[in-house]
Amino acid sequence: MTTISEDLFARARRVIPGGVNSPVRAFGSVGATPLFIERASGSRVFDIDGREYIDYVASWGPMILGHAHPAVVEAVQRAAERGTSYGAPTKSEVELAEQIVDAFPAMDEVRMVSSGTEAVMSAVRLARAFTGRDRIIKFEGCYHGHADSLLVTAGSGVATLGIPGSPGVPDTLAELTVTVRYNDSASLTAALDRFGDETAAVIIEPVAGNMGVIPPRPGFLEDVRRLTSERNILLIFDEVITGFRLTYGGAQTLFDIQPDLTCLGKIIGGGLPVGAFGGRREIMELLAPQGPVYQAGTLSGNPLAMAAGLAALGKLRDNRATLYDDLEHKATTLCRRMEIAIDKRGIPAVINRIGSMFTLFFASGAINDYEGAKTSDTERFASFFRVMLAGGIMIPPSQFEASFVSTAHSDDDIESTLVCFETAMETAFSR
Ligand code: HOZ
Repeated sequence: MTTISEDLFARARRVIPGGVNSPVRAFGSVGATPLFIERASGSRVFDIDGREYIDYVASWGPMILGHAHPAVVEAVQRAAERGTSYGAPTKSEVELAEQIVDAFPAMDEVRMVSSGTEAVMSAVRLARAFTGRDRIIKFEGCYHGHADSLLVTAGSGVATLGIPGSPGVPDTLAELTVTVRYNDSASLTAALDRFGDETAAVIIEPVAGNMGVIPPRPGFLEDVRRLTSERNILLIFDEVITGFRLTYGGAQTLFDIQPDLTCLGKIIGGGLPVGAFGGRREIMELLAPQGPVYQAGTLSGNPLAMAAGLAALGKLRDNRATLYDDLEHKATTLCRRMEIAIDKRGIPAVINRIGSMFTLFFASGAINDYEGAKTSDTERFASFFRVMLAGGIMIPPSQFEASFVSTAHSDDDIESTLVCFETAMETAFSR
């Protein structure tokens, strides 16, 4: 008998390309059918067939407080009662911008958009306008959304599907994107020696989250900052995943590095469709209507998203003295216990973790870059994934993604996850 999810997926495939509205949801690389989700609450998601899962996807990161946090739900309900979109300024946009600028010392000004992709696309345009140069440098395996210039050797769904670039991106544009190795300062230096005079910006996920989690080596981000400053190249931090997650103020606060521009995403909308980019005033003031660089959007600063963002970030701000330690404690407990199980079995698997984000790679040795991540046994991952899912544990359906712990995960959730983990590892390594 087919499940409701399977029926819906069959219907979806007739009217939606691939049956999904974002490729990473398709479960193709893990040999399963996507679950259609009916609702979510706290640490749990519930599918349309009535099954319950402990969720580590967290809508790909933003649910730091868990799903449907009462403060966020109430804020959205109240905002909706006042109208869902005006196409005109609101007080909530000012308040959220103030809170973001306050949290990120490198940002003097911030512009709201509707997604992380839009934030990055706009930041790159701004960097090109500010410097008068066209090239950008990105790191292999880092994913910055699906804007044309950034789909080169990208992570996330692009890595999962094994697509090196994307048809539809003109060669003349792709050629302006130079890729270098993450965690390899020499690789960046070599690219800058060759292209430095033509380069507008270096863009980086300060902690990579889209080739699986890969933290920066000590000194790497410092090198990136120094090398870009020396050549008057803008440094763009893509903190769509790390902003407000690693700590209040993001990776740049944790590592004490000041980028020139920062991109934020779904986290600042408490999971609603939002993005933002911000940075030094002299750069940001090039934006229309102040300056000549055009960027716009009817739904930018949407009142529902601003209300949700204010509620979510307000909780993070007010509880930051303990909240990030709590997240760290939960994630450490989970990952250490998984590592003990891995060591006991002597199997080729390694966990990369920083704060509340982690990836279990089915590979041996340290994973420090995209080349390393790609040595993972994705079939083994797929088998592991399917047993976890059958056991009621939802992790991202790809080896090249991050799992996230939220404040809503309980000790019992972690224990249940570990029980299922043992069975899933048993299955993955039984062949
Ligand atoms: N950045 C997310 C994946 N790591 C995007 C999710 C999506 O593409 O749907």
